[in-house]
Parts: sequence; C-alpha cells; structure tokens
Amino acid sequence: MANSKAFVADLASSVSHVPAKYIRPTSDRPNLSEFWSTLDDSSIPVIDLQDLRGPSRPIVIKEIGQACKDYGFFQVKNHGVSSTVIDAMFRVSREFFQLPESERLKIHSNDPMKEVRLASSFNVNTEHVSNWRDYLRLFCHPLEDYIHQWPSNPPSFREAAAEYCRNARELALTLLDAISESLGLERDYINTVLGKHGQHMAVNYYPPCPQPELTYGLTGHTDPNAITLLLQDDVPGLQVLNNDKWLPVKPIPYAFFVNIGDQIQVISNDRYKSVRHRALVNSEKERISIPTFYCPSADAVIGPAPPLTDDDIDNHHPAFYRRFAYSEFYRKFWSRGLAEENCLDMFKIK
Ligand SMILES: O=C(O)CCC(=O)C(=O)O
Repeated sequence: MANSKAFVADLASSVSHVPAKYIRPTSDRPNLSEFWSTLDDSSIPVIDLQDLRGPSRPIVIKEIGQACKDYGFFQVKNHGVSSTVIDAMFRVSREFFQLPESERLKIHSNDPMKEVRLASSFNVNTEHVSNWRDYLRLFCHPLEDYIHQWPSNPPSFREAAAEYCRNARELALTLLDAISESLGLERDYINTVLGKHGQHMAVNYYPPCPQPELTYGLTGHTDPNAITLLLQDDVPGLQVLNNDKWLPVKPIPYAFFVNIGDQIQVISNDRYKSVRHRALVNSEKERISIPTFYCPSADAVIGPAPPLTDDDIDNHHPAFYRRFAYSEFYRKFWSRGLAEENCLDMFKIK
C-alpha cells in the first residue's frame, strides 16, 4: 500500500495525487507562481569571504553584521570549501537516496535523539501534516565519535561526508568569529560559549511531487542551532521570510546559504534574528539540500552575552532570555511540531 511506505521517495513514484496526510490547510499553502516569478529578482545578500583574511577584514565583518541585522541570512562565496569536496558530497548523497528501499530501511528511525538515522517528513511523532521530504541526519562532531555509525553504503559515503564535514566546520568557525566581531564581542566569544561544540548534518531529499501546490517539502521553521550552512543543488525550492514576505533563494553554484539560528539570536540578545525558512517542492525534479547545523555542545550554557545587555531602561537592552543548557533547548525543539510556537518564546524572560 502506497500510504504505508516509510519514505516519501518510495511513495512519490506510485501516486498521481498527494495523499491526505501531506495536504496543508488552504490558509497555509505555497504560492508557487509567486515563487517562480520572483526567483530572478532575489535580493539575498551575497558576501565574498575572500578578503576576510586580509586588511579589508573590517569591511567584510561590517557586511556580515549588516546582513545578520537586516536579514538574518546571506549567501557566501570564496568560502574555502572546494568544488571537489562539494561535488563528492552531492554524489554520495544522490547515490545514498538511490539505494533500494530495503537498504535505506536499515537505518530508518523516528527517534529524534538518535545520532544517525534516516526519516521522513520532520517528526512523525508530533506533527499533524507531513512534509514531502526524506532526510538522513548525522551527528558529525567530534567525527571519531560518530563516523562508525554513518551509512557504509554507498562505499565512499563516509570518506566523502567526513571530508565535507571537516571543511564545513572550518567555515562555520570562520563565520562565528566574524559574527562575534560584528557584534562588538571578542573574536572568540561565540566559539568559547559553544563549549565543546556540536555539528549535525542533514541530507534532505525532496522527490518530485504530483501536486506541489498542496504541500511543503519542509514547512516554515527557525533552526535551533547557532548557524546553518546550507548547500542546495541547482533546483530552486528554498524560501526565507523577510519583512513578512517570503523571498525565494535562487541557488548559486557552490555557494552556501548561511542563516542565523536560535542560539545566535539568544547570544546577540535579539540584535540578530533567527529567521523562518521553508522548502517548496515541484512536480518535475528531485531536489537535494545539505544543511550543516553548527551548534553548542549539549552541556554548553547559553544566554545573552553580558556586553550586549544593560539595565538602562532608556537603552532597552535588558537580557531578553534566561540562561539554559543547550540540551534543554534541543529536546524542546524536537518535542513539538515545527509549525508551533517558536521555541525561543519558551526561554524568554517575560
Ligand atoms: O531544503 C532547504 O532548502 C531547507 C532545509 C531546511 O531548512 C532544514 O533542513 O532545516
């Protein structure tokens, strides 16, 4: 029975209509014509990281700070992750999702706390409407703690994904330094606050959908981590919220889309916002996106950076959030539906 499939990839090819559990209420459906007609006028800032290591560093830091403040996201080029590493990551990802269902089922799990798993939608335990997506989720840092659990099929998966993770981590650290500086903090402030650091990765697979106007690949959400570095293939689908408008993100080959996550919103005491984003699907082509979620370690304690808070009523910068262990935030994020109240609200000082 088509509907009892664990993965949407195996359902997609056998249906001509979207099954009921994927259909969004009419008030919450994608506007596909708007998405496709505005794709080319995309105003997402693109930042060249080339000069971050030279005398022009302050200029690039300023650009990053401005993008974080005005948008909460930006794309980066000349970021130091080679096209060879990126191509290899996409190749093993495609090969992974082409494996027979029986092979993919071996790592199927709906337990969000599992360190390595393949699942469908977002969290089938809590959500009311499903997302047209399968995703492989991997804990990645420290690599030696997790790599032995990663898929061993396709045979080159571990090597290509490990190399990719090391590179993505370097980029994340570079950006976190820059973000610290842009907030007027010490360069290693965020690096230190993240404790022993964590890094997770997803490989999202969105098969073609017979009625993309009725569902999402992934419904709107903010990311619970510090920053996300998203690679997308050449098939458009990502949308981000800016000033109450959903903007399409046209893929730029080999660029990363970077977005601020909830932890930077807390550390920056709301100077930088974690923005809602979502993925649309289409009826023609599969789409693969590969987010790296860079995060604090579970035991790291997160709160607004003291230099960004004050008791001065006129400046209006009291601490907006209480301090918490990242493990508490992470558990809360996964215990609710994506579309529900933003997790950050649960940590706000009222
Ligand atoms: O596929 C995309 O473009 C977005 C993916 C995403 O937001 C996520 O995996 O959290």
